[in-house]
Order: sequence, then C-alpha cells, then structure tokens
Amino acid sequence: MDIKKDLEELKNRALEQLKDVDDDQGLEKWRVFYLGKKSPLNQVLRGLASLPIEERRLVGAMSNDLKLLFESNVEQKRLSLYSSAVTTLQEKGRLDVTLPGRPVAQGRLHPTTRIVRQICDIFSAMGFQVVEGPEVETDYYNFEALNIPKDHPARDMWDTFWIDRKDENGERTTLLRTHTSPMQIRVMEKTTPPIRVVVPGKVYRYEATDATHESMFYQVEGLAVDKGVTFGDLKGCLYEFARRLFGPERKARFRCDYFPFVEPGVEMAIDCFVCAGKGCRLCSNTGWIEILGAGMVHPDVLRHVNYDPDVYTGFAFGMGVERIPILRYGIEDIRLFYGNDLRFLRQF
Ligand code: FA5
Repeated sequence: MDIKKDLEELKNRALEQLKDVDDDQGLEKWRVFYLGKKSPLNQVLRGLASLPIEERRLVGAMSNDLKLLFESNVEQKRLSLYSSAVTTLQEKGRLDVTLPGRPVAQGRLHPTTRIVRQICDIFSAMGFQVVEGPEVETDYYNFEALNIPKDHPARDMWDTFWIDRKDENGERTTLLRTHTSPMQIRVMEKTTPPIRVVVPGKVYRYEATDATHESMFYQVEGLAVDKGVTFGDLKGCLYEFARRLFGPERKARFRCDYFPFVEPGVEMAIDCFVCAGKGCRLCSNTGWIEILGAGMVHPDVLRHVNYDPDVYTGFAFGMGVERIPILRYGIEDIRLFYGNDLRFLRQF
C-alpha cells in the first residue's frame, strides 16, 4: 500500500533531520514543518475521506501514531537542547546552579476585595443574591426616591460630589453615589417580591479625609422585601451575619438611629475586639464599635416603587467595608487602603 510506504519514509526522513537540529530556532522550524497545519502528515489526514473504509482505518491509525511520535520527539529534543546549553554555560563558568533562585512576586487580593467577598459569601449562604449598580447616579435614586427631597436637612448627612453643571433653575441632577442605597430603588423597580439582595460597591463623599474617613470607600447594601418581613427578621439576619464574620463569641447591639429611608432606623455595633467591651482607645472607651446602619424600609420608599406597604414590608442595611479590616487588624489609617503602598498591601 503506497500511503503506508509514504508514511514510513516520512517518519525516517523527519527523525533523521531532527538529529541534525542543534538550536531552538531549528527545532521550531522542524516542528512547524512536520507538525504544523500544512505538514505532510496533515495532508494525509485530510485525504483520508477519499480512501476505502478498511484502508482509511489503517492509515488513520498510522498517521495518529506518527503524530504522537513526532510530538514526543520534539519534547525530548527540547529537553536535550536545554540541558546541553546549561552544561555549556557551566563549563564556561557562567552559570552557578547552586545559587538560590530569584523570588517570584506573587499577586494577592486587596484587603477590601477579600472582605467584600467574605461578606457576600455569608449573605449568599443565607439566600441573598449579589448584584451591582452604577457609581454615577442621579439625584432621584441617590436622594429623592429614598425619601430625601431637595432641601431636606438629611442631605447634609451625605456630602456630595456633583458631576454636572447647574441647570437654568440652579439645580444639578448627576452625582457620584454617596451610598449604595440607590440600588434598593433600582432593584425594587425591576423585581416583584420576594427580594433578597446584597450590593457591594464603591461610594464617594465630598469630605475632608482623616484616619477614619476617605472620599472613596466601599459599602455593602442589603435589602429583603416580602409579605410579613419583620424587625425580628432584620435582627436575626444581622446577628447571624455578625456571628459568621466575627465569630460566635462576639456580641452585637442595636440602638436607634435615623435614616430617612427606614422606619424605625438602627445602628448595629459589636463589642470591641481589643478590650472585649471594657473600653479602650479603639472603641473610644465605649466598649462597642458601630459597623452598620439598618432599618425597616420606609412605607414612602415602598410607595415610590409602587409596592403597597400594607402588603409588603422589608428591611435594609448598609455597612462600611473598610471599617471591618481596620478593626480586625488594628489598621490605624483608612487612607492606607488606597495609597498603593506595597509595604502595606503585602501584609495581607
Ligand atoms: C449610609 O450610608 C446608609 N446608606 C446606610 C443604611 C442603609 C442605613 C440601609 C439604613 C438602611 P452612613 O452614612 O452612616 O449610612 O454610612 C454607612 C457606613 O459607611 C458607616 O457606618 C461607616 O462605616 C462608613 N462610612 C461613612 N462615611 C465614611 C467615610 N468618609 N469613609 C469611610 N467609611 C465611611
């Protein structure tokens, strides 16, 4: 059979030529010629369809064996070229294989990314879906729909980066979101309850920075809406979260707080890691550290998205992410997070 003979000849010719290859370029040329798309072997494989069935099977198997043989020979040759290059360098005294290797710089996750993932994992395990939203927002989503109309004094709680010019009425509408709460509205507009979501993301505030305040930081928002959701659900969910994130020995405390988009509103604090509630510098001698704001979604907010507050109720919460590693690792200044100082980042 001619093809069989041809393949045998091809094998002998190729292996003979490979013996003469003495550098990497030569080896690459050989590989492209004998194993590339236009190789004689590939041409045989392409012509298989025109052969009678018996011959097709035989030639197909032979071609595949030959391909495998070529591939293993290329690898062997590569290794032998490499080891003879090393030997040559050693003989010339230019290579000392006993020197310690150069350390390979390994990438790692930013401390904020780690903690955001941890928080989202905990809520995912409780049945919450993770969603994200835009950082450039409108006045409507960031304030109006959250029950904070223009000229409401609560707007002072969120110093705002406006990013458009004033219109003819002296008003602006586009801003960098000051919190992740606008996503409460965006999610409710698009979804029919039951809703359970967490929203991680960057937020921006036009305020002077100091050891505990940045102008850009991360928040994680949470929202649960359904028939019959109660304040007890809010507390149960957030207690469980605190236990899973900080450990079962940590205590959590709720106290009244005010946010225009919830009623009632609360802040949640956990007992201080450092002094276990006795009072220290970290907790400003209170024994407690505030980690999030929360509350029952305000009926007016539900009305804004056409939910009937007599049918649906819900709870929402929002936490500052950096505060958690600050407490855990005793980091003294929030500005270290985004200063890009590798000496800081490499510690995590
Ligand atoms: C809010 O932003 C509300 N949206 C939270 C909320 C959501 C309440 C849902 C009720 C229901 P506040 O302004 O307190 O709330 O910010 C929340 C957290 O962000 C704070 O507890 C704090 O940990 C963090 N934070 C606030 N300002 C800064 C800042 N400048 N730098 C770093 N973290 C900050």
